[in-house]
Amino acid sequence: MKKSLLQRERAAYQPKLPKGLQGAVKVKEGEPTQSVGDQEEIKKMFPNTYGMPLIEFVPGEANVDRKMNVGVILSGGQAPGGHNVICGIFDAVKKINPANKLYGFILGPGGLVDHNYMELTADIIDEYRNTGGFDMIGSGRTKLEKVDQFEKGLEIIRELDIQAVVIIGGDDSNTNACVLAEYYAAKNYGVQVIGCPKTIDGDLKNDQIETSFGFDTATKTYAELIGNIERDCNSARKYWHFIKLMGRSASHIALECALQCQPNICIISEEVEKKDMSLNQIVEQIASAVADRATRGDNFGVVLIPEGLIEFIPSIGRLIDELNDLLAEHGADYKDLDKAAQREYILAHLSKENAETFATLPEGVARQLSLDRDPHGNVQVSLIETEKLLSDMVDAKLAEWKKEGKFVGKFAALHHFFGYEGRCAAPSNFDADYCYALGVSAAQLIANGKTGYMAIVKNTTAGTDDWKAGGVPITMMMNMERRNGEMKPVIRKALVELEGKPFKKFVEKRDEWARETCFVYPGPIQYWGPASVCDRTTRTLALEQEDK
Ligand code: FBP
Repeated sequence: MKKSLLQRERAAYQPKLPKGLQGAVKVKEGEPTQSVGDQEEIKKMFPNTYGMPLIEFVPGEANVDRKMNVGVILSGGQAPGGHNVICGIFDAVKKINPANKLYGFILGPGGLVDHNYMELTADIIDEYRNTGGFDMIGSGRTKLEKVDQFEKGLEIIRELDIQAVVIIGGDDSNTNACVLAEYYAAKNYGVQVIGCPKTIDGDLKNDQIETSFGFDTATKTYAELIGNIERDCNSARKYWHFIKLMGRSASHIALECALQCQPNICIISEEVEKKDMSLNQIVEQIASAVADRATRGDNFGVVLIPEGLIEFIPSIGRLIDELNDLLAEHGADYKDLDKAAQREYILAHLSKENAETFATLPEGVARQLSLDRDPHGNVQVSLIETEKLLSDMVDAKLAEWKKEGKFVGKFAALHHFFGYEGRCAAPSNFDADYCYALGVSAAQLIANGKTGYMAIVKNTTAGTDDWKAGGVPITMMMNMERRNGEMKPVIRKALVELEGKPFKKFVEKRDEWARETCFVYPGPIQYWGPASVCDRTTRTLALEQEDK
């Protein structure tokens, strides 16, 4: 594979490890844990993996020397640093015992079920050190949840003499990792399952997980692009740029980019829900800022929109809930009908209130909401063009106001959607180090006989020496939620906290940013240079950890 100059130089970067993982490693166990909600139900569903203690790795006297083969799976959307997790696992399992082997299952969890795998040798691993992407083994969204999948997976696990599987994924994939760990433990198969917190969305975090990997690099990449657009916008002074940002349900990415770039407007879905705002109110909020800037001759600006916004507008959220149930129960009856008949079927089966909301939505948006969910039951929000929907509605509102003499300026909108542009970027120093440490932690959890744990690294705003690596029982992060029409044990998704410091900081500043032009241009990620630039964490992480 031909490498760019940057890739060649970057391959030589040796990720920094926390002290607890640098030499011989000892396990320090904490108190028994319990799930964040629905304790009795979760305990009953996970009798073998519930209540286990938190684990921290501290410097020890002698390493475990365990013969173990490991399988690794990349699950869900790409996130910068995934390759370094695999490199960390590889280096650690070989250090534990050079005879150990690492196998990669191809194209996600489906690779385990379909017996699609490759052995990851030193040559392969060296090709991918500190690179973005998941192309070493590919990723996929197959949901591992059925006994026949677990049993099929076991066949190849036995054939390759694998003792443990590491699933690198988001909240849904780690939930599945836990279900698999419990199943193999209950059957006494002697196969361990370890999870690893991945997702650019930043929504897999809690008291134990400070951030999911990939969030740092992805947001810095989007912030560079947004800064470039802001500078163009401030140079031409004739466009309003509507930028939709990935992140699924949570607005962490949009909020972080706002803190880095200071756009005129950033909508936060969680606030929209809390304030029970309608689509029209959001449109009026944006149109008012446009009209206000126009009074000073500033017919330009930047608006950030989280991709999950539509789900958080309460009336649309209620509609989606009912559509989820309708899809689960009657999807087969209307999926193959033509567009018009499908719309009619849906309208006839919805409650009065939700049918009214459905009828007001533009055809494209309504269709997207009524189509298939992803394998985990999520609406595919990345496919909904919210940025266009909002700018069209703002345009219409301003035209109305113009007639009434309330708007004196010009409004020309351009649209962008940033998501795929950042998911495979070369990991920042933070993600390169964090991911490598997560991989080494995963290998240590396996070497120490653990299952049903997620590898974690804490204290990440300190220097890497002082990061604290360990493991958290996945059941500790679970509660019961309704998915695909049924109550299921799932890891609780972390949304933007309106009482949290990042949001409060944004609120403090946003009126000024809306009025004035306060753009900040963060520039590209730097790998060499002053640590204040190269090793800087996200604003979100720094603010959240400030007083901890
Ligand atoms: P994960 O939750 O799997 O990490 O997905 C991240 C994400 O990039 C979301 O932000 C986005 O909504 C989704 O993946 C897009 O999915 P796909 O890659 O299947 O188009």
